[in-house]
Amino acid sequence: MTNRRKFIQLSLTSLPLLAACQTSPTKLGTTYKKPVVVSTWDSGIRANAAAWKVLQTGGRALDAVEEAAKSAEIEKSCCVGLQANPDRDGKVTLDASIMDENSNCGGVAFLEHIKHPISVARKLMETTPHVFMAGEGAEQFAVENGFERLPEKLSPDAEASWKKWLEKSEYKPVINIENKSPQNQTSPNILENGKPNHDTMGTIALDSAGNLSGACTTSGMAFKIRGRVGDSPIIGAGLFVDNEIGAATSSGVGEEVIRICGTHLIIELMRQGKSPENACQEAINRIVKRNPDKAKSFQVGFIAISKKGEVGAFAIQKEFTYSVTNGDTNQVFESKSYF
Ligand code: SD4
Repeated sequence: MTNRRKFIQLSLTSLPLLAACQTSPTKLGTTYKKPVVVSTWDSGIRANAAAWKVLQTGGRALDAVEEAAKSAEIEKSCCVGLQANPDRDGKVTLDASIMDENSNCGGVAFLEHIKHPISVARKLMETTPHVFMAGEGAEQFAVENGFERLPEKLSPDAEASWKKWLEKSEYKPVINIENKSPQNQTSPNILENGKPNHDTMGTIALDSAGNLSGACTTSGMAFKIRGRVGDSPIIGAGLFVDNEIGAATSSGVGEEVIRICGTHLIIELMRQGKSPENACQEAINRIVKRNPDKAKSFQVGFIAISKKGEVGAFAIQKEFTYSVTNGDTNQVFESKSYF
């Protein structure tokens, strides 16, 4: 652990299920004893708690990451799921993807009215020969498979933010820069209630059998143009798992992640011997190098885990956080960053 890395030790007493396992510190550097789960952002600690219930009893990483995503999709204080910010037309459209240890994968994009897009992605993965569905067809698939179609209704927070945004209707999508500098305070993506705009929960896990899986769920970019889809539902962009090497996921401006096939790139760099942190750093470098000036004004953050349980992260801007949970650890870390 370098001393640049600041971490927030959360109270283990608030997590009895972890406190029970808190016996020997087995973390070596950034390598964690399996099972272990890692999620984007501070709110990832709560997604991790849902995943941990599966992992601590010897469950499968795939089930754990789905539970993590599902918990985010219904969490009121998290900008994921149907309570998240809408597009510029006032409609919430959701993207999600999931991938298991056998390279099975599923993604859904531009999905409306469905509470758990991640489970639709899993259903697609497990019951069809396909890997990606979008829009009305994805919704129809969900309903045909027993998912309830919920009526359109913005959460009070989302409605207030959208109405505020409509006053200027400034199409200036800036994602995930949470430092409260005067410049960023005016971002349309800092919510009215001061809540940072964390629109994505990415979770990667290594289970006790040594298998990796990942899930990523998002409402995308707040007040986006209708139909816009980011990196999160795209395998190889917002999420990638290779059970021989590792797993990676992302948060931030999806367009930039798609341009470099971010998470696939990270896994390939790890295959060539880079650590998860160095692989994430190299992916960030590629984004910044393409346009160093533009990169000053947006955020992308990656997290990755290796087959051995080594965890790493890197972001463009400061204040990209990620949460790590295993039998000994339940912590939020701030990743290193380019700027
Ligand atoms: C997207 N990557 O749709 C997502 C947005 C995000 O936190 O990560 N928000 O581009």
